[in-house]
Amino acid sequence: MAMPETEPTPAGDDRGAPVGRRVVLGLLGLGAIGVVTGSSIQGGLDAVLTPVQQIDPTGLTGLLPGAYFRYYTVTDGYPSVTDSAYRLVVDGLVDRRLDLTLDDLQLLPPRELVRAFQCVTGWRVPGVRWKGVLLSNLLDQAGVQPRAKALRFRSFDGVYTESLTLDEARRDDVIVAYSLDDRPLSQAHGGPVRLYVAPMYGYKSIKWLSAIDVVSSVEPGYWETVGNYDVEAWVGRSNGRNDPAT
Ligand SMILES: Nc1nc2c(c(=O)[nH]1)N[C@H]1C(S)=C(S)[C@@H](COP(=O)(O)O)O[C@H]1N2
Ligand SMILES: [Mo]
Repeated sequence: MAMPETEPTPAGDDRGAPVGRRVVLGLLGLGAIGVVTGSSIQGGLDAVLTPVQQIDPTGLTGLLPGAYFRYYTVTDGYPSVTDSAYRLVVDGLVDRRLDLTLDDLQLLPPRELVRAFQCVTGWRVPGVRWKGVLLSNLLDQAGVQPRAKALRFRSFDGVYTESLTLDEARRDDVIVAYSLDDRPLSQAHGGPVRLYVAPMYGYKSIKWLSAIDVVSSVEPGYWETVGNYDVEAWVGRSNGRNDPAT
């Protein structure tokens, strides 16, 4: 399968927040380019944004086009699974393999986080409300063995992967999320369940989460391999960017 080498241009947004005239014009311009030249221009988004960022000392316009999510997928569409068929498997170097339903997850103590969501290509959505279960809670239930050092995450899109060290995974701002802005996580956003790693760029937050393997060392994920992104994806201190913290 041919894989894109950069994150794609916008596929959509779901925030009705008012946007300034420059932003609207910018979006129209990018859209028009996309229509004329087709998908080969996809890598051009960064090229368009980067010069703006460089001439604006506040860095703020570098975050154009603003308060919109873009729905990303590296496969041909959005994979689909019903809430009742959904399963999250936690396996590998654990004492007990977990096979969790959506109900199982929703019966555990919820953890809510309100944070900016930031993609490493420059778009940022402020004040997003996430709800889910602490990843550390699931790890405690499974019982992590002493040799374990890292986690490998898999998606039911069959292609995307991600990783975290065990220490990162145990942070209190890393959750297995099933709700966004007080609604069930939509299919486009990776529903019914995705990972949400608040302190890191969006690519860590794998959508359509299907399995968590507890392993002995970090294995770089999809964009870290295909796009050469940093494995340690801290917002503001990775990938050569200097964005405001989430
Ligand atoms: N399975 C999967 N997860 C993914 C991606 C993807 O393409 N496939 N894109 C990542 C990137 S680069 C970002 S910025 C966010 C975007 O989340 P959204 O599509 O909900 O806006 O998802 C991350 N998780
Ligand atoms: Mo991203």
